[in-house]
Amino acid sequence: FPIGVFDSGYGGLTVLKQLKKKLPQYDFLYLGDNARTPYGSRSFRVVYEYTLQAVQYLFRQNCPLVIIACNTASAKALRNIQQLDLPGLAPDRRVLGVIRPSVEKVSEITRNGHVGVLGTTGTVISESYPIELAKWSGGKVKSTVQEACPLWVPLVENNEIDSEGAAYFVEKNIRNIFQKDKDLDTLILGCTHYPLLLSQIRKFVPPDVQILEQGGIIAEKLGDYLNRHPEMEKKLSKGGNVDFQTTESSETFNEMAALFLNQNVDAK
Ligand code: DGN
Repeated sequence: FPIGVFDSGYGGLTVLKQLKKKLPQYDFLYLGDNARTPYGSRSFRVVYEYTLQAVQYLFRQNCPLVIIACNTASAKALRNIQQLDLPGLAPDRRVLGVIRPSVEKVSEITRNGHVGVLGTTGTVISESYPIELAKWSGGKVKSTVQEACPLWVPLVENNEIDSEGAAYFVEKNIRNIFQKDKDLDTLILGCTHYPLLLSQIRKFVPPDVQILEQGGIIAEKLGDYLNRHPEMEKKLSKGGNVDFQTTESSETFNEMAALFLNQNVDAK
């Protein structure tokens, strides 16, 4: 059975790209809720309901394991979904998100414990990163500041990645976060789209500051998880196939997927 990868739209393709690279033997089923994206500015209740519907759908498609690749959905819905005991959420199914693995990685690499989180308004308001960093970093993270970057997702989705407009907004948000804490040594790109803006982000971040992209981290931590859970690993099919599904038009999805993945896809 395939590993389900869910995102509010295209962004999770940055995570899928790394999953395919680091764990190429597995089959994946990617679901983008493009009809209802963006999730970044939606309420807790709405993000929870949409995410739960997607997870249940992927369970019905026989995915024993679902990765919620979207930070906003991980921040606002994952905990509640993991605690549910619905008939569709059988005990042998698992749902994992992107925040906990990112937090573990930050704790491993920060030198001075000053961490910055860049994300959507929803992720920032949820306070998930500061809460989880305080809880799981074993005291290594001393301070967390956040910056909502609501214009970055539309810049990426309109293919304005290299434009002067993108540079303007990236610089503004990076300046803001360093004003909140000038000693930051680690920055988390806490949104699926932001790796596509990495070359812009690097221009405005001091070279000694570490910038964390999530895709590679999620893939590494998923590999560790499967090593620790052989009963789950055995259920996964190993054909190296990826299926794509979207709740919106497949033509638009296929065009955008080419930008995110550098490959042609044929979404249902
Ligand atoms: N995938 C979302 C995230 O990682 O927060 C960004 C897109 C959105 O729904 N705003």
